[in-house]
Amino acid sequence: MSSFPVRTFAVASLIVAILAAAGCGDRRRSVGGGGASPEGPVVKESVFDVEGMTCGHCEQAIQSTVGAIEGVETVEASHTEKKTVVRYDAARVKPEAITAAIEKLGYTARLRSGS
Ligand SMILES: [Cu+2]
Repeated sequence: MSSFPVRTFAVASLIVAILAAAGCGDRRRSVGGGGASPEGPVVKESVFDVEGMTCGHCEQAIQSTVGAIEGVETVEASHTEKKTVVRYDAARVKPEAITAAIEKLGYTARLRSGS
């Protein structure tokens, strides 16, 4: 009567653990051994120089793709200024992930030095 499905729970936990381990292969242990920053998100604004945008559709493509990255807050792409300004949580997103996402769309992206 009281056969609580302990085994099922254990298997489910194992699967969750495996998925979690697979999903953060490049996560580095932070100083002090803690997980997330106790101060919360580290919001950063960076400017990326983007070559190849020709119109508003290009801006839209970049905005929706980069905006879908978890940890990205806002994206402002401008084809006239050949740049994209991104506000993101630096604790969760690396600028390289943003340039990679833009380049996957067929543009050339580079983090502007000093930003
Ligand atoms: Cu376009």
